[in-house]
Amino acid sequence: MSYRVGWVADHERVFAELQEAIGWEQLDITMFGRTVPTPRLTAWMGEVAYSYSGLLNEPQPWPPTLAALRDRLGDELGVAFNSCLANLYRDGSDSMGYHSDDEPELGLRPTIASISLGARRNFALRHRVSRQRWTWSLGEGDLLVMREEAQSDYAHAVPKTSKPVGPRMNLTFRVFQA
Ligand SMILES: O=C(O)CCC(=O)C(=O)O
Ligand SMILES: [Mn+2]
Repeated sequence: MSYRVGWVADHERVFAELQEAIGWEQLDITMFGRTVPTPRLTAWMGEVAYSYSGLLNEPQPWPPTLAALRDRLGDELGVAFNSCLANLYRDGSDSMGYHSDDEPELGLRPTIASISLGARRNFALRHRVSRQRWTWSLGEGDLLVMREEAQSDYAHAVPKTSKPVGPRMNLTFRVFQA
C-alpha cells in the first residue's frame, strides 16, 4: 500500500466535473433474499460489464477528465489501467461494507489505484486472519495504491458515519482482463 496526500491538486474542479459527467447509477443488491438499493451511487468505465457482489455493472463512456487521470496514473505507476469503478457517497449514511477486490478478471495480486475527491471519509483495511485494522482519512485528491497481497490477505471498507459530512467521490482504477 502507498498513500499520497493531495495527488490531484485541483480536486475541487475535478470533483465538480466528474459529478456532472459520470453516468451515476444506484443499483439494487439482493442479500439473504432481500433486495435493497446499494447505499451509494456507482458507475463502471471499462470495456466489458463487471459483476461483483451480485451487481451487474454495464460499461459507461470515459469522461475526458477521468481518462486524463487514468493516463497520468498509468504513466506514474507503470500500470496500463483500462477500467474504473467510481463511487459517490452522498452523505455519511452512504457506505461500502468490508470486501476485497478479488474477482478473477482482476488477476492475482492486482495493483488498484484509488483516488478520493470531496469530503474526507475513513477507509478501513482489516487483515483477514489477525483482524488487525488500519484506517486512513481519504478525500481532497488523495491517492491510495493497493498492491500485492492487499486483496488476498486484507478486506477494506468505507464505514457509515453519524458525523455531518459532504459528498465524497472515489475512483478505483483497475486492470481488467476480459
Ligand atoms: O471508496 C473507497 O475508498 C473504496 C471503494 C472500493 O473499495 C471499491 O470501489 O471497490
Ligand atoms: Mn474495493
